[in-house]
Amino acid sequence: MSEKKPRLCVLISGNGSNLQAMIDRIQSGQLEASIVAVIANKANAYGLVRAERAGIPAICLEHSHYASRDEYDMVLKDTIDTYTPDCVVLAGFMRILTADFVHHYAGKLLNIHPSLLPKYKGLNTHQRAIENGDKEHGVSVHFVTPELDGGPVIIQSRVPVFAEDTPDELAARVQEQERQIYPLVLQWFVAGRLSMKDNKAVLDEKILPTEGYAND
Ligand code: NHR
Ligand code: GAR
Repeated sequence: MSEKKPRLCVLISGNGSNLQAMIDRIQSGQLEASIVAVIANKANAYGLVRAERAGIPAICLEHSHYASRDEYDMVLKDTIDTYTPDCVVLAGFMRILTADFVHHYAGKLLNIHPSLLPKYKGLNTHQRAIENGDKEHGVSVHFVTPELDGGPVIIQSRVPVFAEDTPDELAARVQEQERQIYPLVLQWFVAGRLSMKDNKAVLDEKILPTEGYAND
């Protein structure tokens, strides 16, 4: 029965294409979990519409309504916890989270970051890869720790950068990979195969290398 499935809470800020990939993989039986809530920090996040269409509670908690980061994160945490999730999934969530928040979900907070970490932590990653003349770019899924984009990497996927690429074209190529690897990692997590121990990602009892699972 669906009530017994592992419970995901997904945090978004925008389009929600990663959220959609999770919804689709749940529907097709490839991700054995339920999304129990989608929370956005922006009222116009299109992912909220995707959630509603899929019959998932869609909540908007606008950070601009709170006086401080601490206050926002406390309300966010209390809201998430009413849904008792097994895993909190950042999917294009654009707010830096306080250390208190991150510690509260230690080992069950995941993020997808659009670069080959440790390269290009932070924002505008596609533009930075193009400006630096990189021939290769990509995306990383990692456990979230208080250090921004610094938690242990679980998997990476690489894409070529072409000479005439615009940041949008490169982002689209990267996002195609995102839609494949994030649901895969979530399935590992909900199946109990993936955990974080001593700030390292562990899959099937083996510590993953710093660049994550070698998928070739
Ligand atoms: N929080 C912690 N503590 N650790 C991480 O690794 C986090 C995190 C929160 C979000 C996602 C991250 C990304 O994948 C993420 C990882 C937002 C910013 C940012 O600068 C940077 C990295 C990420 C998300 N946000 C601005 C802020 O002041 C706001 C920018 C905006 O609204 O456009 O929070 O890239
Ligand atoms: C994705 O490319 C994700 O990697 C990136 O934002 C996009 C969200 O797309 N995340 C960040 O930049 C985090 N700071 P989506 O809303 O369609 O899933």
